[in-house]
Amino acid sequence: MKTRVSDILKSMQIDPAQFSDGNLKVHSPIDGSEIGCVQMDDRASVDTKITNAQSAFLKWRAVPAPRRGELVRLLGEELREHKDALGALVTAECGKILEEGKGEVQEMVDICEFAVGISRQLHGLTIASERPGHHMREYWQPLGPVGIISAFNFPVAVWAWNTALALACGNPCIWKPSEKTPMTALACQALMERAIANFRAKFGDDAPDGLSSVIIGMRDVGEQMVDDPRIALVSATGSTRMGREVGPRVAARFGKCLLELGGNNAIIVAPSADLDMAIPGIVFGAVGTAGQRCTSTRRLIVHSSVYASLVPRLKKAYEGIRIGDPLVDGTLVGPVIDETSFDGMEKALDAARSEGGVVTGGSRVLADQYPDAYYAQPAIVELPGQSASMCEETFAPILYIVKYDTLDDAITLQNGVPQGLSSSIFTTDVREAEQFISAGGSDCGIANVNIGTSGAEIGGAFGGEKETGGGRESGSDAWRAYMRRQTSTVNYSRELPLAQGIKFDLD
Ligand code: UN1
Repeated sequence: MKTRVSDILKSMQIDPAQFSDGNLKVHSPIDGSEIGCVQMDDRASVDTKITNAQSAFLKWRAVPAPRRGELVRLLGEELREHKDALGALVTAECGKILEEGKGEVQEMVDICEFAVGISRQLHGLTIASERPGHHMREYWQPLGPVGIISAFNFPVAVWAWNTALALACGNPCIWKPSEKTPMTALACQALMERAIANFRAKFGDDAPDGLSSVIIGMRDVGEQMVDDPRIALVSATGSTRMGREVGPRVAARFGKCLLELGGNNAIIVAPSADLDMAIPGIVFGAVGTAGQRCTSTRRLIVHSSVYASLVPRLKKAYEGIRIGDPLVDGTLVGPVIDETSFDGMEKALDAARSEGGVVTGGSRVLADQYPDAYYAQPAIVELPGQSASMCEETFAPILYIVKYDTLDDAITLQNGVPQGLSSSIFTTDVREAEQFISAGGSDCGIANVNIGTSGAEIGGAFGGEKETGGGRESGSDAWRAYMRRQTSTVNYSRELPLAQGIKFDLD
């Protein structure tokens, strides 16, 4: 695997020697082998990076936004050029199949293009004033350095969602990737540095040092970034457990937080559902990325009348899933990230059994071929009702199935978990579809009709409610999270009337 990774790096014009020295060893989940080692940051180097980001901010915020967008455009060009290689590196480091690795890089290209457009559209409001000769305006101003925390499962796209928008909005970025995927992060930083060099060739020192940096390490360096008052916004994507720690720490210093945390996403299959569409939608959602997306389908809520026709077909589809080396064409499910993750899957399946669940699949496979890697047969768990283990997010390919009788009950089940990220309904009944996406329907940030729960496009705001953290990244007006709002009342008259009609006459 090491040679493979080395070739991938070379094809991106990145010297593999950069990954041959350091105190953090990187292993590929494909075969457990060591693919590189990198140097971790210490307190002093994190502090220097934050100081540099802070001074970069003072310059970058004054660069016109469309010119800032030009840097993002150049980053998008690098990503487009190296899509296949970066996608393969993602696969080697986090184990998702190559198709999905490349898809993740495509998501980066897409958000760059979106952010370039946004850089010409950072717009506020004009508001009518109650006072003659006055007007009010709302401006969106650059915020300050943005700290990005990302997880192993989307090791590069989540950085791009944040960085593309943050840079266009006038903010430098500091990225703390998962300690399981530092190489993809450093490769992205190398591409970013190339984009900055190309930008400087046109615009000189408009792009200051410290615009983009990566900090490598464990929890301690993440905490240092989270606690530093110079980091104006902490955008953290990962587990609810992580968000529960990050949120209060940032709040304690009155910093801003954007949290995109766990999901426990359900698909409702209604009596009128087109099963030929529902089945591939369910399978991709549940087993894609080996069940390690925050949007993975974890629960299936099936109407009693279609249960007998759906479930056997689903099990048959599961039998055909090709599990194996994610770099090989045709593989649909790669390994889970590590042993801890596989153990978590086994524990969750045991818990479901003790709740009366009937488990199909779920065992370890390919252990002879890959003794140091963890490939799991995706599991289906049929349960008599929505049990305690169904209310937890286990980051593995487990699909729990329960029955329902009325749509109101199905929606109650769908909403009856602590997380609120993604949801969907398969129905051809327009009334049911509309009820599902109405105020009384799904309580999630994402509510889909006749598509699965995962694979959102970047154009929409991405994130969810409840324990998902409430933050929105990516499209729509999510850019506003990276800016500060300023209300400005301007008096162009020769009088000084006070608001609310207050008289304050000085003699
Ligand atoms: C994540 O798993 O953290 O909607 C992000 C999706 C992807 C993003 C997932 N576009 O599945």
